[in-house]
Amino acid sequence: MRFLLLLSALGLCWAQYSPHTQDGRTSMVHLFEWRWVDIAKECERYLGPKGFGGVQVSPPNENIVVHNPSRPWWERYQPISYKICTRSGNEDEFRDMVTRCNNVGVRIYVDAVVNHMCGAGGGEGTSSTCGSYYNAHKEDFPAVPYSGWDFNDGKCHTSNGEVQNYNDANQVRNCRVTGLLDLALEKDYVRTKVADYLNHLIDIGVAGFRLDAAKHMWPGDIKAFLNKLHNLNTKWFSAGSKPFIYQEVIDLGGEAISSSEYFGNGRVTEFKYGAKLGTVIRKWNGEKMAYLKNWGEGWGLMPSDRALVFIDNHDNQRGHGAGGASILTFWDARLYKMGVGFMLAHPYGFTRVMSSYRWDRNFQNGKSKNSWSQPRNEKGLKRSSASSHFTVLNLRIIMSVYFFRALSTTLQTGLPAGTYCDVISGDKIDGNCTGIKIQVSGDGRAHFSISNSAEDPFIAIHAESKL
Ligand code: QV4
Ligand code: CA
Repeated sequence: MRFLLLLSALGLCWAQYSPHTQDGRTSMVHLFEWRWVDIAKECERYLGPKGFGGVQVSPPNENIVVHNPSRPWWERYQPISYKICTRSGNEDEFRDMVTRCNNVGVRIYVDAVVNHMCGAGGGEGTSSTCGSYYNAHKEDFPAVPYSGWDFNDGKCHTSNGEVQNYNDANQVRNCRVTGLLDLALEKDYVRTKVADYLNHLIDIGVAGFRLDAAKHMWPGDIKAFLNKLHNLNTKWFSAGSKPFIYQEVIDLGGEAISSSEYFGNGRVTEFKYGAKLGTVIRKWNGEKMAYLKNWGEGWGLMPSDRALVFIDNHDNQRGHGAGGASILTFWDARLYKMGVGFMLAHPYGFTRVMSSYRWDRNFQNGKSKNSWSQPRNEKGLKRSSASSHFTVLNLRIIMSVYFFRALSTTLQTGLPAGTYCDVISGDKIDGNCTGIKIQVSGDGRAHFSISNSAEDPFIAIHAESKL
């Protein structure tokens, strides 16, 4: 008992690195800007049956309503209160979504915007998604409540109160990122308000949180409000389960702040993943797919069990945030699918697939863009490759097609003899392949032919796609 007392006395707690997905479910999908009623249906109709582990949802808390430009996606990153009340739906709809998704084995992860409230230029009034009054100029948010005392102003010493130099760790944490009113998270009052918001969501049944702008919060302040969190709802999670935490820290090297400062709280977004893989698949700087044999920590990425990985995210697919020109998005559809296919087949990190909307280049909201067939099927790949050693085979297939030459060759698959369904061109349904069949012979070798004009320029087979 004394040992336990010591731990609690020291304020230590076991941070949570596991996403609490059901067995064999190894990936989440970001349903950016989707409504709660639609996510609930998608869980039951598709994501549950197809083995997705969970969904990252857009911030569910009340945000400012921006009129110029009209209702941009980014208004949801300007909180007005912690009421579950946004364009995606109200609290009842949110509760129904969490219940229905959990009931089919799909977890809900919430994008938690707790570093700040709305922009300093947000004005005052009730232009908010739940009609709550606020006054940005006075830093007055009565629906929480937060007042001027709860913001960092006195601790920021830049000319305009904003983050100006990312090589100064103090201003990155204590000043306003893009002019957003910066909360004083060293105050127990503010930590408690944040924890109350997150606990409300935990009690509803969510499995964890993306901590938005984590780089702009001190790791110790994050730890302090995480220590106030409840364990997950035992209706769907085993007793003592802690919320899964993944922190948005953009660290491409060369700044004062590094991802490792946040490992004590939970996982961290690994932005180097998409940036480096994009460079390889685009064949920039003399990079080759064959070099991916030691992909992961061998490429300077963070430890696999601390990494949350993705090809693109809601920011860099639309020119916001970081990652650079090498980031693959649906604008480069064929290369993008190769990147997503590789990511889902490789055992490194916990993977997140992007679903989104587009109108124009800075696309706002409209029709969902990404097709579902590959990510759905590639998830089986990850499961099998996670268990077996990742073979160079998949790399060689992708590389050859990548050089825009047709591929026709015999390769060692490392798989038992039999007929396998290619999970990119189709499915294994009722003991048959709807797409390409691959015959693996007794010595494990198989012949592969891929046209260099194929819309999906790669083949993927795995242990579970065997007839
Ligand atoms: C403007 C001026 C400011 C001025 C302010 C006055 O630029 O100088 O002080 O008005 O109000 C929007 C506008 C931005 C505006 C700001 C505040 O684009 O011009 O400032 O609102 O009014 C998203 C968008 C931002 C958007 C923000 C809030 O990307 O453009 O800003 O939402 O609506 C860094 C961080 C990283 C961050 C990334 C974008 O380290 O954490 O920048 N990524 C996360 C989210 C991202 C979100 C935020 C953080 C903020 O992924 O989507 O920014 O919550 O790398
Ligand atoms: Ca801050």
